Amino acid sequence: MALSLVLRDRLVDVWIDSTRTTETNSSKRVYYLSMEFLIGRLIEDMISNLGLEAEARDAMEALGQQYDTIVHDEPDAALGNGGLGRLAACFMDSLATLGIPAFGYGIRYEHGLFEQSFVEGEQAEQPETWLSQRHAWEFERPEVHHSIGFGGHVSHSDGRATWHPDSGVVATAFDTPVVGWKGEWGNTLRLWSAKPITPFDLDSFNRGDYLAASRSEALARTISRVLYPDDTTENGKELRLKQEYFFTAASIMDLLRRHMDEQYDIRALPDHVAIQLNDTHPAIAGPELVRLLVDEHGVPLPEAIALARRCLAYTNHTLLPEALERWPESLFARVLPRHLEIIRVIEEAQQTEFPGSPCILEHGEIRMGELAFVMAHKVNGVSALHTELVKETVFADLHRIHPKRIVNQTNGITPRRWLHGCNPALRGLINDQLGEAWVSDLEQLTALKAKRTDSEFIAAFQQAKRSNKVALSNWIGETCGVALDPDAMFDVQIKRIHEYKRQLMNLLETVALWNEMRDDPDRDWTPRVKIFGGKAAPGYVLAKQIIHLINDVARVVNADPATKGRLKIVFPPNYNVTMAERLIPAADLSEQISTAGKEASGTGNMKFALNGALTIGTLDGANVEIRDHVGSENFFLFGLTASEVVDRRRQHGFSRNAIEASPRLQRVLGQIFEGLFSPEDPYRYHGLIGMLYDHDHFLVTCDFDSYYDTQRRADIVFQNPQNWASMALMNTASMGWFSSDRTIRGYARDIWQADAPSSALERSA
Ligand code: 26Q
Repeated sequence: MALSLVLRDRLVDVWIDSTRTTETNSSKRVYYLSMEFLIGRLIEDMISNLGLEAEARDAMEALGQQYDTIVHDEPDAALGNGGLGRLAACFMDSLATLGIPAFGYGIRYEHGLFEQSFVEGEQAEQPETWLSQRHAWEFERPEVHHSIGFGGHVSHSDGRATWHPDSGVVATAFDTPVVGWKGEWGNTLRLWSAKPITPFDLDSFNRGDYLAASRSEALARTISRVLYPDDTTENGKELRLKQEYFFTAASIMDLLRRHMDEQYDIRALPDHVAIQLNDTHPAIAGPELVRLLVDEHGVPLPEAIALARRCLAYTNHTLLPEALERWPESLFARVLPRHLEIIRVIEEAQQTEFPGSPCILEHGEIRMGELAFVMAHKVNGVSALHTELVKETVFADLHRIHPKRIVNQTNGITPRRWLHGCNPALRGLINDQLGEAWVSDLEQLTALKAKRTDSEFIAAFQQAKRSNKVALSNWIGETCGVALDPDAMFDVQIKRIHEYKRQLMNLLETVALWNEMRDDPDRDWTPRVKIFGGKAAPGYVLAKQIIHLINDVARVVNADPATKGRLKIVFPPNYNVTMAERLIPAADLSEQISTAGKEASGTGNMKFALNGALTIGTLDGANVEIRDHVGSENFFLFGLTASEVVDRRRQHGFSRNAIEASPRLQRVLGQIFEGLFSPEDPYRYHGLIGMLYDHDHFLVTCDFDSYYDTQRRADIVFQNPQNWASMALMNTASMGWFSSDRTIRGYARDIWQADAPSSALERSA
């Protein structure tokens, strides 16, 4: 805490200076609205951005403390589920590094994503309590608050509407400074916490209505209490809608107040404000902004819609139809009656101008994707393939009407955390070659390509990887009790557990490999460690079964002497940002094996390649672009393409046919079905295996053989360590384009029309 507070002290000056500069230059501000910010620990980031690592180490050591122990004492702030939340955190880092004035707006959940443990191989969830010790980086701002209403009715008189909510809460701000590389610019992550409007209703209490007296307290307590742990669909939940409206409305009120305080004309809003919606979760921003412009600022409705649209842009992160948000109209009528009226007007205006336009309101539901699209001046996908699919599928009709609205911004990752911070061994090696400028100009890594035939450099590169693998082995030994061979291939799949991400296919391949090792124990097998990490949504039964199966198989395989230790499976529980920082630098092989067309982008794929792992992957999401950059000869490609997937699914009995054509797969499925890995409960996986035969929606069976063969190809390449390392180096050297600095420049140029102050632009140009 002392170390954090000392650092904090040094942050505030640049933070305040940045705010002043923005005010003086009347720069446009970017507002990034996101339900999730998966920021992880901050202390090392703060230290290295301020360039104080040596000083911090010395100071701690002088106090008889261990620096590394101290920095790991900070709780990992897990205010997000996965990719979408982590992307928001990387974007905050890049916005600050580029010196673009920005606020991140979200919710200060009391409990972040649940903690995961395994009880007899099954996932168990415990509440997460990151705030149980004081959070060093946040500043409570009791003077910054907004009243957020819910429910009630709307009255109309003299052409003006007035919303009379019947309940509400107060949103109060907690600010965390986000300081960029070299500490030159500081932005704000402003997270809202709900407080009761009146702490306590004394009138009701005196009347003896104790429940009514504390209703507002109860509402406030629940709204910012907990992050929804479902990263696909949990539709129709009233509390979720209230959370979405709560933080969105507070954010819109906050930026409007700032605009008015700075004495700008309300009609100049789009010149000063760019609002980015991270998926549809804050899509109510459109109607809310229109509501405030019309009801509070007297702007005529059609003009308000046009003004709002010039401020708003929307990022789509998924094509899975079941993951697109829809709300029952009846729920909206009950919780946000004025917004429902406004949505009807937006719909009417859209239908009048573009007859036959897809409906926002249909079958008694409000479709948030359509709403966000119609209210945004730009809509973006998150990888080249994903953006094309967005145009062809979910928003095909809207794209025809608005052919310039959809643009691509391929995701990126911050090199500060995902190389400089997490991989000191590789960082040191790169610094020796290139100096430190690559940290804010990642394309400089291309200079390393010249080293791919330099045996001395390759040896040093291998040594960096090996030291990371030794460190990981030690940690796994301590936490999982499994001894690993650091010279084995470390094959890692870490991400949320989902059918479409196909952890199951990886596991089936593992069992097949185990079979073959046992059949032919004297062959020159490439030793492998299969590492899994990830959480399943608590209500996602199939994903939880997959976790159980991985743990069941691990128990049997790890205990089998026949493999002579050449195959190990580990699944450390509670995967989070901090664990990713340990695993990624130690990986040889990165598993990016989703069914083509299902993974919007992926960002873990980028982190691995940057840290010198080779990818085994499908042509999905950003894998396509990664392969283009690193070269097809440095990437293990397999599987059906997105359009082949669509065709295959139409063929009757496609999975049975695939299984029948693969004796290897049949054998594995038979073993699991018979209970070889679950002798205490032999029927445990009947449902799961039956699913693969009958409704293998994600084509695990169809891609299995091609995946298995490609894995064996990887085995052979790994037997030549120099060659492997030189391919890995080509990955690191080619990943510069995937810096989130590049992504943010793209948003600033194509969507926000927001410039960085010239010094920052020059520095990172
Ligand atoms: C929706 C409604 C109710 C409750 C929860 C949700 C919900 C929450 C989180 C829906 C989706 C999410 C998260 C989605 C996500 O993380 N998508 C990932 O975004 C990454 C960044 O663009 C991509 O790289 C991944 O491909 C994509 O899966």
